Amino acid sequence: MLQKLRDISELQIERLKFKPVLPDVLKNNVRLVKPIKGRRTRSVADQSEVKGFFKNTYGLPVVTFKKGRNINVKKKPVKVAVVFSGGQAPGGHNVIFGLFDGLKKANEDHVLIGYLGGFAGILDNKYKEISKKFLNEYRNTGGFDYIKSSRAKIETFAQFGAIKDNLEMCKVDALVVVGGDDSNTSAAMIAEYLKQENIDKCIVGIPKTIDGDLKNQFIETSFGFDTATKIYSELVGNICRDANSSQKYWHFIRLMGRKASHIALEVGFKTQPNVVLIGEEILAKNMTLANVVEYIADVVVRRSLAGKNFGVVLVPEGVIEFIPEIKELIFALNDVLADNAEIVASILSTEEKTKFICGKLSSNMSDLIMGLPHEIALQFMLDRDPHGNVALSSIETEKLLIGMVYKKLEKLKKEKRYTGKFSTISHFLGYEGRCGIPSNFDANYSYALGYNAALLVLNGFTGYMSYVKNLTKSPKQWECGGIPLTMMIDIEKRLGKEKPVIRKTLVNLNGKSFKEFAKKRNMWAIGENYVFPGPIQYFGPASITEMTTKTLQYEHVVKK
Ligand code: FBP
Repeated sequence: MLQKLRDISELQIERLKFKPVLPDVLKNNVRLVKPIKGRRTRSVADQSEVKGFFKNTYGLPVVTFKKGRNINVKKKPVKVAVVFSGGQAPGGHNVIFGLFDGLKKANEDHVLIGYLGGFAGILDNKYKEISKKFLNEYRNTGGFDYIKSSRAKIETFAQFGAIKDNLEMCKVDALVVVGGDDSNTSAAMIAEYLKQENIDKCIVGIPKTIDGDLKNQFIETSFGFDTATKIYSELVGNICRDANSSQKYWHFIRLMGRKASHIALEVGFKTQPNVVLIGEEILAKNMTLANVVEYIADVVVRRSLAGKNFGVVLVPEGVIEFIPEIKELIFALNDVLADNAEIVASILSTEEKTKFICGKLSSNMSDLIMGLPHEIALQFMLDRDPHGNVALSSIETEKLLIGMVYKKLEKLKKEKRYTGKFSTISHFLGYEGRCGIPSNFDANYSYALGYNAALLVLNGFTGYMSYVKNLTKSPKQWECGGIPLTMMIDIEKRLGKEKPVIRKTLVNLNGKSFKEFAKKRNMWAIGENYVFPGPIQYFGPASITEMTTKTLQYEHVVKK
């Protein structure tokens, strides 16, 4: 035991003692929690097409848990499986913890297993039983390391069939999928497939992603967003203070967020840097790369005129895909790479490879890519994601922008419109935040999502996502239930094919949080209104330990 304690940090020892607060409605005995069904639902768009794909699970009602007698809850022991899918997010272990407690409180004989390494674990039939020992070691910890995760995708009928066979072989009654939009789309498809095959098993999803783009009126945020943005905000706040102390550098900080700019917006609110790019706005205003560069250069010049040759710029990872000509370039490159995959793979020299790829592009696109800094051009052409597409998350947009802003400023210098100094430092904050020790909010929220998922399963709901809402209130007052996965689905073109997918929720430019940001950003650009949130606080005044995100506060607090 002593040896064990020596291996974990003092903070971790204290966090093991933290008891997540369960929403009042879930505290009751499972037979005193009644699922109340609402009206039939519709998918977010493309209703008739989505209905065509989900003949058996389309239109299910939203379910809300209320206090009340419930005689329909499953009494016989059930075996539930859980799987993590996609990128890590703080709170994953607490989902398992909540699920375990929810099941065991209903019946000590219910069993929970965890498939190892994402959906691949189900296909390979690799799993472990989750025990009390697990709870003792992983409670309130970050990471997905207990059962690991992967980006293995489930899309084909052969895979659905294999999943069905393996769930049956292991006598699994229900599967809880902890994932983002893609993984929950797979969950919806598995639920539909099993219904179609007349197999009585429940599939329930849990909203996970630090990107914060899996949300709607029921899913107010995904778990992990709170902790990850708090970690990034601490670091960005420190960088702001450093910039203001030495007054000699411009810091360009790229922040994770594969597509939407929610992370950058939230970190922007928490730290108030000089520039925050929002991809969705760039798209709406049809801003070219040159426009984005001009926008940043303008702030650099204005600050320089006030004698301030320093500042901080936040660059969301996904911004690159919102810039129209880059989007066009990415499409063109993806087509070239898909059509010539074998040839490209067979060319060994980097120079020959890039020459070949450029030769296949239109002259506009080839000029565009050759005009980019050499290293960035190579990242576009040579780095691939698991699907063979341009690996957007590895493109160093912050360095691209630094190079282009520098060129722009040199031009302005020649025109005698700028005399300042532009010394830069680039940063990328992504993996630093994904496995942090969950904040109290994420520890409570993910525990409640897991516990609530147990109730959905025990009430026989399939094709649902566990929801916990009213998150700006105290956890005791949170409302719980399930929403049909098909409600979030639309039809999108993926690799040339129309597919049903859960729609990502982007930053709403008409929403309260963006409007608040738009009101403030000019002030942030010129002044040093930097805010220093510091590290996540797990103990101390509730005003700090129980703080939710600014995004949630702007979007969900009802003004009295
Ligand atoms: P999920 O959507 O799966 O939660 O992952 C999001 C994310 O953290 C993005 O912010 C980032 O672009 C991506 O994962 C990085 O992926 P990987 O872990 O495969 O490098």
